[in-house]
Amino acid sequence: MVEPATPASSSTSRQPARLGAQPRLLVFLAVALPPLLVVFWGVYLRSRSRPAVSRPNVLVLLADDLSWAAPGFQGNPYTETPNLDRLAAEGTVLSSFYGCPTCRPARVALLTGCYPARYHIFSTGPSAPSVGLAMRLLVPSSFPKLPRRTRTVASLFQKVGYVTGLLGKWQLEPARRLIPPQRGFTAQNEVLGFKRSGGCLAAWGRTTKQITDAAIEFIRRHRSRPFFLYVAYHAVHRPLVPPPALLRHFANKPRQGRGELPAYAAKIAEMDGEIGRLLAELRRLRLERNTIVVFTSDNGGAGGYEGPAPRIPWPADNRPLRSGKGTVYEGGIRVPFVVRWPGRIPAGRRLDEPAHLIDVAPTLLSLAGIRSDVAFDGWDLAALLVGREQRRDARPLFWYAPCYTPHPKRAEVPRWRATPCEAVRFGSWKLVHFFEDDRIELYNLDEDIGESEDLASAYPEVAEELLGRLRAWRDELGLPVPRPRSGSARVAGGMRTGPAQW
Ligand SMILES: [Ca+2]
Repeated sequence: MVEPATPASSSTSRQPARLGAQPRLLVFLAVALPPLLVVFWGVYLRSRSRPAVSRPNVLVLLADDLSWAAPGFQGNPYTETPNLDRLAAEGTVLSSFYGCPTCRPARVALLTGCYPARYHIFSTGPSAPSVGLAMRLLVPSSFPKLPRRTRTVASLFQKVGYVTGLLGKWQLEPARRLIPPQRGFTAQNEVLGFKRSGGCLAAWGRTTKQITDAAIEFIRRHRSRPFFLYVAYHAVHRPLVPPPALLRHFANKPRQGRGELPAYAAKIAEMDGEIGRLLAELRRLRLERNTIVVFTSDNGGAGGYEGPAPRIPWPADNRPLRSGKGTVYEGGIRVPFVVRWPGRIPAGRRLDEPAHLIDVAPTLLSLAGIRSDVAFDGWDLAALLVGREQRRDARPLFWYAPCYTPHPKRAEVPRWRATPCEAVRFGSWKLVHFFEDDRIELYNLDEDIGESEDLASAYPEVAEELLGRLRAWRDELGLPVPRPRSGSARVAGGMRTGPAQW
């Protein structure tokens, strides 16, 4: 019979253990490895979050509803924009630069580098508003948000280590659903005003200073690393709530032939002062030379519409351009544009090369030396801007607005600011096609910036070519076309359509 050995007897029967070389190494690794891994992981993460080379900061300043003709550097004698004028003198002005007819499509173009029509985003609100007016066509619905996986220019800067910030108006998606961090912006707590920009229009008039304060705080906090900051002012969209002293100043100032409302000019002056404060801070922090600054607007000013003057006057005077916000005439889509990068982009230069908000994303990435595999609709204009290239070949630029844009009051005549239409600019030519009656208009913008003389019947071959380009582009993007209504014409709502990738 074998008695089981007790643990005590088994342990006392051995010599006290001594650690050999191999166990000592194991103990060392067990103790030292975890902290070392933490340190190495931290170094790795920091190296990922910091770019390998020094890159420029990017500051994009977007005004809302600022007319092409409004800033002083565009030759306006009534408004006062000394800070924007200085920015223009220190940078390059693109005098044939385009946005979109309304806010949301323009912001999609700016942030994605693609035509908003590609995402079936055609208008800011519903493309067939419920105003109880006759609409001859059944129009496609404008999609309420971007497809989930769409990458914005902010996400591409963020990917290479930039800290990215959004201040002000977002509007790419409905306010309750929008999540800027998922669109490439670093953190929601670096976002001011996007919540209020969703639903509280009344607050828009008073956010200019707050947004600038937040922008200054952002660049102070992130001065030591590359940043991409998108400052989307609510100014100078209505409601116009300018500082009283500025309002008095412009109310008493001779108009010099201009038709801007004093409140519009005062709001522009307030925004100009705030932009001046932001640019001064950039200079004080010695960031001026390493920061690309872009200033532009999403669409033209509200004003200049044909028909009798409304009871409440429109704020903007878009002359010499025709019509205004909401239309595809030049007054609706041509906007001021300045880019400044001291020592890299020539100062005091004006280029007439037609360009569009879709070009901003690819151009900024290229200027910053960032390669991207995103297929943009826009062009990289970096070589043109830095002066390595004198001209680009002409390309067609397109606008697709198959929607009804009403006047704010139902009683206004005509009732629509715009009916469903599309437009293309190619070289000096621009063609507009109206879906209701299949009418076309053709203008030579080099000779007639005010689109006053329709040359469609004088140059039928040019009109035919441009219409062909428009149709080919529409087919390529698979865009839904408005079609005649059957039955009652007093029905609001649009066709249920959507982009293929949604
Ligand atoms: Ca706007």
